[in-house]
Amino acid sequence: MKSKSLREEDPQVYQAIQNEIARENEKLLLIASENYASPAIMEAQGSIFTNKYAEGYPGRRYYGGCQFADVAESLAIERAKELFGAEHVNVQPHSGTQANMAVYFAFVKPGETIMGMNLRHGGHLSHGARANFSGIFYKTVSYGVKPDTGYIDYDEVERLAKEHRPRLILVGASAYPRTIDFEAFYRIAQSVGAYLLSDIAHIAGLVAAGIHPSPFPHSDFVTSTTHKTLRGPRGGLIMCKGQYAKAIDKMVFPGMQGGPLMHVIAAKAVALKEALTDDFKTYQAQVVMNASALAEGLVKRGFQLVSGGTDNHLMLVNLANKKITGQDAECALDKAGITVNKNAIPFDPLPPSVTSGMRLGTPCVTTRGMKEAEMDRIAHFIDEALKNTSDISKLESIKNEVKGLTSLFPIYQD
Ligand code: DSN
Repeated sequence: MKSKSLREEDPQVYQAIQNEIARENEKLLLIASENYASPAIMEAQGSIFTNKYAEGYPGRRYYGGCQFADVAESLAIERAKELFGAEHVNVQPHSGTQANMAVYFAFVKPGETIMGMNLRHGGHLSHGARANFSGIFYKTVSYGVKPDTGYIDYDEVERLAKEHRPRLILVGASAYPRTIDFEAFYRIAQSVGAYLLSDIAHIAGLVAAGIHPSPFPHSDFVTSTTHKTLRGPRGGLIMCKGQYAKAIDKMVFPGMQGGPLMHVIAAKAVALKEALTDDFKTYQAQVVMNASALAEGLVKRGFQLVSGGTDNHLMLVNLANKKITGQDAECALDKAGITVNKNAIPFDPLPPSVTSGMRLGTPCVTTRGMKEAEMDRIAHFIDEALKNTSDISKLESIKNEVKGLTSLFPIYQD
């Protein structure tokens, strides 16, 4: 095969990538579930392992030539065990949703009941939303947050668990800014004989760094993505008690997936190595300090935050008092060089395509090296942009200021 560069082979895809590089460099990315993977991670992910079939697990594959795939996968498994203190790890799920799916399929029969956080209160699609496989195959019960505080209503969790006696309780969220009490969930799950699955996709980096309480002593299963605060390649991960290892592995392969994505697993191994360093701990601490500073900067400018603030890497802004929808805010901020996502707030009267809120997170800007002072500037940019949503020249001038700021904090440094 002749070796051609991407630029020669496919100028259209090449150009899309160049444009994405410019976008990620120039804009302020505040999507709470995104991050920048390191060059080493991307090197592994773009490596020759993309060619390799390795159905099975290290040492017991259904293809020849897996000796180096075994090395990469074993490294990923051992590092995840060390990082989280997990008894058993499966690094093959292609995504967080597939990780959750494997746990459900292995331990809950179709038609049985699972209980998870309401999508509109901060849960995830795969936690039992009607449009998702989890809501299609299972009876689902949803708990939420208290209307007056925005904190998880643990009394409601207990009441619903006793009433519906779910086979599995899922704890974890995509848009919940507060510390999760895994121990309380454990007690409730124990009291009704339910499995406890903790989905730490959003907070995995914080848990790994010891900044958020660990779900491990309390959970039967812990699932995660590898690309959010954990700052690895896109993908999923399942950790569980040793007694469930066989059933989980069997459900991932051959139950749900064929060949594992070995290039992604190699990249997961690199990310997990990075996550074991002191630098990573310092980074996670700064992510949380930055989220607090951004929250403070917004509150100071009259923004209302669900639950009044944040304990982790994200915050949920209720835009109702600013007389703007989440959809319009996302659009105006994009014109000002700031990328966010519109997000339902608990008890949102508007549909999910419009919403009354937006979700902001600090993993990306912190990876760039920004600190509290920059968070206050970002709060100022957001405030100015949302006061001037139809003033194109004002949004353009904010965009130039954003470009000035991002140019001082390159994503990848030599
Ligand atoms: N949708 C992702 C998030 O942004 O939180 C999770 O799948």
